[in-house]
Amino acid sequence: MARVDLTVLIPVLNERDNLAVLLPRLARVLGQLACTSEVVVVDGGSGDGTAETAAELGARVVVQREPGYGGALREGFAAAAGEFVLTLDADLSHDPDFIAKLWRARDQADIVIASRYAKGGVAFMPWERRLLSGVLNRFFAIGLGLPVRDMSSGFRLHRRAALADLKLSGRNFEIIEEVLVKAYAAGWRVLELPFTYFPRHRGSSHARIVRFGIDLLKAFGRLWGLRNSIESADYDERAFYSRIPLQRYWQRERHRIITGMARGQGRVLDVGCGSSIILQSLNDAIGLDVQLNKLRYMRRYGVPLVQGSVMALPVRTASVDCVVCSQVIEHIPDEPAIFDELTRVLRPGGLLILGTPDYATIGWRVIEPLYGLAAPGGYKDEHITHYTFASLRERAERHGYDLIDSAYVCRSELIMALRKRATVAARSGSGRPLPIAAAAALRSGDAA
Ligand SMILES: Nc1nc2c(ncn2[C@@H]2O[C@H](COP(=O)(O)OP(=O)(O)OP(=O)(O)O)[C@@H](O)[C@H]2O)c(=O)[nH]1
Ligand SMILES: [Mg+2]
Repeated sequence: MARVDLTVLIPVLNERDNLAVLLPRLARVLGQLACTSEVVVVDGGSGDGTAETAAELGARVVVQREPGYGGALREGFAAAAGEFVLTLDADLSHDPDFIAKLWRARDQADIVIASRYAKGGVAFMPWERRLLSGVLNRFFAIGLGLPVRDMSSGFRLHRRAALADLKLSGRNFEIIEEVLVKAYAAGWRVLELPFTYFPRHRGSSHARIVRFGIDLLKAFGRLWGLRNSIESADYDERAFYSRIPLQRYWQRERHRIITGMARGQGRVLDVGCGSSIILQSLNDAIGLDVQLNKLRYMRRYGVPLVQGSVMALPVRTASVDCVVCSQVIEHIPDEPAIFDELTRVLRPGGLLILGTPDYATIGWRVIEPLYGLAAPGGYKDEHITHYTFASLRERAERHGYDLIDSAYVCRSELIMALRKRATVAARSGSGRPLPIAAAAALRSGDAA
């Protein structure tokens, strides 16, 4: 089958007269884009000849099995062949000429929204609908921590890869918010282009305001759980900007200590970078994480990124000056491979900055159970290896490090700065011991 660049997906229910105007206009617009395209009309069982009109005008018609706009979108996504999938309403509220603008912006993001509420956007609609739509959008944006002004716009261009694993469940219009929130949580980039919305051209509305409100609130509850779990790609970044004073302070203290220790150390490898602002703050750093969604999210900071595990780092032996490994080792079993790998990639004389809760502190012993209660989806349940200052120091020294500095976040999360001895060869690498003079020269660059 020939490659399709763009699928235009139109959910329809009794929209014959509108389609008769829309589809010829759409064909003209698509003809002007330098791409291959298809038009898929998903019919929810119209009784007015909508499907026949769509087929006559050259669209591929998919007859929807599940009811509702949500079912239409899900089946449409499954049927779409294009690398990009554009959704729009059939009622001419969504001007097809705007598609060219969306298409031109396709490389700037993974989902591009025709946005009524971005600066420059306009919504011509009855005031009470405008008010309701505005309130719901702000509620979603603030409650779910998404920097998006128009989450309920059904006029969007999606990269199909961004839709692939979303596991959508919305039955009605709430699926529009669901797609956006889940894609954002999977680390995909979202962009809004200002757009002017007009009321429907012909026919009657399918929106049932009360029903829509209830569906939307239920969806909010489900999505809230996702947004506040570590599954969300931007979990660490959100914590840095948290409205909860302790969480915000904690993140910022960790950030201050680690960036202070790593500053001026040369090339840094941040192992288990997540979506932490630390990676952004280190100006010569490579981010490494096992989770693809976090790396996807971090693309916005323009930092080199690599997927990999701390057990087998995809990094050359003795190739970095500094390794940051914060909030990682408590999440994985206590295996010698961890220290061996961190040590292997670090050059002799390089700096290892290791952070983990200190289970010997009263602070952490009190805070962890409280944190577990306050944030059931958070990190607490995932802490499987418990270190203390003494146990970590002993391990580091055994692997050829000298402790040169240490600090605590709230007297409970320990951060150690460990200098790899210049005379000790990497355990599993090929590094030979450096002569003393060379080691001293390397040390003279220390910022600690
Ligand atoms: N396949 C399918 N399409 C639907 C269904 N409900 C609505 N649609 C289509 O989805 C698009 C948006 O629906 P609209 O009725 O315009 O909803 P709205 O824009 O919120 O409200 P108005 O513009 O005021 O009517 C239109 O193209 C409808 O034909 C459905 O159950 N199945
Ligand atoms: Mg409409």
